[in-house]
Amino acid sequence: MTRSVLEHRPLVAGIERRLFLRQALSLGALTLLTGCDISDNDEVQAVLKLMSRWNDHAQAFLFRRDALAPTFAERDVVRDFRYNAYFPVADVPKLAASDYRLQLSGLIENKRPWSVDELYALPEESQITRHVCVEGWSMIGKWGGARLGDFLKRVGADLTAKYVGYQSADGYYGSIDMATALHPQTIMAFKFADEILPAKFGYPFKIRIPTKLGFKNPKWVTTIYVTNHMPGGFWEDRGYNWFSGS
Ligand SMILES: Nc1nc2c(c(=O)[nH]1)N[C@H]1C(S)=C(S)[C@@H](COP(=O)(O)O)O[C@H]1N2
Ligand SMILES: [Mo]
Repeated sequence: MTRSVLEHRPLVAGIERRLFLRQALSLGALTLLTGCDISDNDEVQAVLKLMSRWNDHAQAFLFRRDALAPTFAERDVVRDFRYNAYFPVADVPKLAASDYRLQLSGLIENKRPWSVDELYALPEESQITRHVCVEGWSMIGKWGGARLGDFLKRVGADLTAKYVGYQSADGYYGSIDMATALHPQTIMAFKFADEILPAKFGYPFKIRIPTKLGFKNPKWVTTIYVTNHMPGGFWEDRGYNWFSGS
């Protein structure tokens, strides 16, 4: 690194941290982009400031990857939580633990399928959060399950990959950015209101993502995969915004 860049160490450290978090560019790539041999202090400062501001901006409006979704109290939980899917409740997939296996594919080291018992043995935590559906309703519910991020680490997923995709037993499919997959509130929800997740809410599990709209909370998940190619989604391919959250 050039001496002049080193003189702006705090600024560089900040940018490096943000670039690392965004997993998009290394500082090495940045210096290449901006010209490694910049010797003029003012010019270096100007470029770094610009990068710094752009990243803050992008994070504030697009990423906000550390922002937590609001949580609520037990008394706020709705008793008769609404069912929703692209088909009536009578048609919900009835998956049986005896033959269910979660399939793993893509950029994952250990693709061994997981049984319900194995999944349900994962360390569990609960959250009381608001589910927001684009169709114009929202409800506060309580979900319990394992952090998707911990699971991905455990199976050796490539955490530098861009997307985590999912497929469901009803033909539903979709994807989220890796930052959202690793978000502490993104869980594989095995329970709803302290009971094993009922069939209508996604048994054996749904991916609960309180930082995203309801349609990005897949139920009856049968496959999880990691990829660098944008997989799209059931509603996204019908015009909904892919990011749909913070
Ligand atoms: N597999 C699958 N997951 C799905 C859907 C679906 O049709 N199929 N609908 C989504 C939508 S639009 C909403 S609002 C929520 C509803 O979840 P709930 O029945 O637990 O309220 O599930 C989401 N996940
Ligand atoms: Mo929804």
